[in-house]
Amino acid sequence: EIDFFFPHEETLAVIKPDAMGEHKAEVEAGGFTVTQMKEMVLSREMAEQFYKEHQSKPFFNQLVDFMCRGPCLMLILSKVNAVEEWRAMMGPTDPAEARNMAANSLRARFAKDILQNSVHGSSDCQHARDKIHLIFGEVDPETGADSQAEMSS
Ligand code: RTP
Ligand code: MG
Repeated sequence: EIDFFFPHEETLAVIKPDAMGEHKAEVEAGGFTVTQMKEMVLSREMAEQFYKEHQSKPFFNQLVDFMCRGPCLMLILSKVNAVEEWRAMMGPTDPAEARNMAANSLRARFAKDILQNSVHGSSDCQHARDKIHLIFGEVDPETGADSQAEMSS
């Protein structure tokens, strides 16, 4: 009944290649439910799509190189207000700022620099839907199977 008034959102979280080891326990400690998870190495094309809103930025090529460098852990997290809560747990983009503004945040603790900053989180619900679709395809609500997995097997 509570869920009628406070519907759960979904957000897409990505553990970036520099921080694959550390983050799963943090996600669970944050009270998120992991509804889908897969480890994958992004192709260049997928990484370019994933961050296409940044394609005109000076750091775009470095960002794509970084994201393809090794496996990422892709997570769909479910919680009330998941989008904002996951962004808050991540902290600011630049770990130097994170250490000043949000010392307990994941980026304050784990990020190496503004590029290699250990985690991604969707910026709003539409962004979450778009990127979840890009990474997981259509998730079947009955079986939890994703269409990309079916296509590639
Ligand atoms: P994200 O999308 O990964 O959750 O990060 P964000 O919203 O905090 O930051 P955004 O502006 O969307 O930037 C996306 C990612 O690009 C890399 N970046 N590098 N070298 C730079 O100045 C710079 N600025 C951003 C980071 O990996 C950032 O998370
Ligand atoms: Mg962003």
